Amino acid sequence: MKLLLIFPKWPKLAGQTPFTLPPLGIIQVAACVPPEIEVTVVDENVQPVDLDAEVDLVGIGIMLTCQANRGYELADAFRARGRTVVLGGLHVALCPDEAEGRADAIVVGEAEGLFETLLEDFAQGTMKPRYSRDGLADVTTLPNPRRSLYDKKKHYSYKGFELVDLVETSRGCRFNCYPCCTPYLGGRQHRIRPLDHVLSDLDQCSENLFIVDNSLEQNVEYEKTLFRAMAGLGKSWVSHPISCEPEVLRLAADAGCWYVYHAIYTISDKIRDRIKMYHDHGIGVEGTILLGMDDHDEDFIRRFIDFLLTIDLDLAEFTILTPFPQTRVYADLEAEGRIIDRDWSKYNAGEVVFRPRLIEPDRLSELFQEAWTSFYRETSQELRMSKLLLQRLRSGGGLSRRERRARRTK
Ligand code: B12
Ligand code: SF4
Repeated sequence: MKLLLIFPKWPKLAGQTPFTLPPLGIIQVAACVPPEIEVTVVDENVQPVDLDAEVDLVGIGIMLTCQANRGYELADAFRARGRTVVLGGLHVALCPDEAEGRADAIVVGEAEGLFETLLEDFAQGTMKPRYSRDGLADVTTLPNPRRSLYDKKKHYSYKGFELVDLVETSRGCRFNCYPCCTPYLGGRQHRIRPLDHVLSDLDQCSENLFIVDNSLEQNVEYEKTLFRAMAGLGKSWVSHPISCEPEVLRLAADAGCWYVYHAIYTISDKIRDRIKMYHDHGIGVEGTILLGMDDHDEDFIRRFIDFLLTIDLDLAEFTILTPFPQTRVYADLEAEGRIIDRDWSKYNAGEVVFRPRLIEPDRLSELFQEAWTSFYRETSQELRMSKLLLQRLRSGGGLSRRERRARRTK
């Protein structure tokens, strides 16, 4: 039997870094597939999809809501050619009723344990339209993703530099942030993979990692354990925020952390102090800046951009508040009749799909463009990225402190 797993294309934000990261969802799904089934993965963001591929089953992973239209289009095209199509991924878990009509079957939520059953049913000719479960997958038994299924050098390199491998060391998040769908997905618990599983997964990765855990910061003891175990592995990694405590930051830097993505919604000294602490430990910060909150008027957004230029951020990615399905933002804006566009392809955090409270939608869109331009006016994104890379090379990211010292004295 032949299975084709596809990650559909989605539009990049106008000012976003030009490279593409490898997907994790579909190679994690591939790890659930028994060895007798031949699996191919195609990431449409870096390679074309062959609609006439001779396969028995097509699986399409829709992670982002802005990927959904393209995912459904691909499903239609394969089904029109007589192929059986299964849809899965985060967006399908958020909107299962919408997705169910668009494929022969859907998998709702984490695939482990469900996709194996679907494959058995498919082989017997008894596949059901929907596979779902109460609860979540058991993270203590997750197989390692099948990284050999994609060609890293060919598709995921930038200027000769091999890009990150995505790694999950835990799932879930105990926080409940306003624009986020993780609480709905049932992940309010921090579910930790066994350390020896994580280490064996890391063994199969290149030296550059993106630890995609929703929040490492939710569990300080876990951070310390993980970072101690990673010290000396020679890895260099980025992640979402980590706890701003000197010991954790020191351990993280020793384990190879070279920058974090940090959401910034407002002007605050707390953010300024956090960035300084990260920097004091040799860790860079890329701010993910959210524009369009209810208290953001034009004057605020201008002051916000000025503020961002004073807090020594290494990089910034500007985004517009987006009512993703099953978030508190969605519930509020829907209740107030403020959602003005329901075309999922615009739910990419770069377009205004709702009526902001204090500003016209078009004006927010213009200020969003201005924010990118103002932030990168003095020092371009490319130069800032190169500075960060240089800093990483100097610090010898991922090496032990002794190795770093040795490298510095060479
Ligand atoms: C990595 C990541 C990215 C990477 C993606 C790189 C890549 N090639 O994948 C980058 C940095 C590019 C990215 C960008 C964005 N992201 Co993002 N990202 C994530 C992150 C941190 C991890 C995703 C992941 O790999 N998870 C691990 C894998 C194993 O899980 P999974 O994909 O869910 O797969 C499981 C199931 O879904 C299912 N499954 C998956 N595929 C398939 C396929 C089939 C056939 C089946 C049966 C099952 C199945 O089984 C898998 C195993 O259990 C998530 C948060 C999170 N922790 O999930 C946010 C997340 C997906 N991103 C999000 C957002 C909002 C964005 C942005 C739109 C905005 C922003 N700045 O953050 C931008 C995109 C803007 C743009 N236009 O480019 C939201 C999604 C909201 C939505 N509904 O669209 C999330 C959930 C963050 C959040 N908590 O809100 N992101
Ligand atoms: S910390 Fe991240 S994953 Fe957790 S609720 Fe907030 S935005 Fe969502």
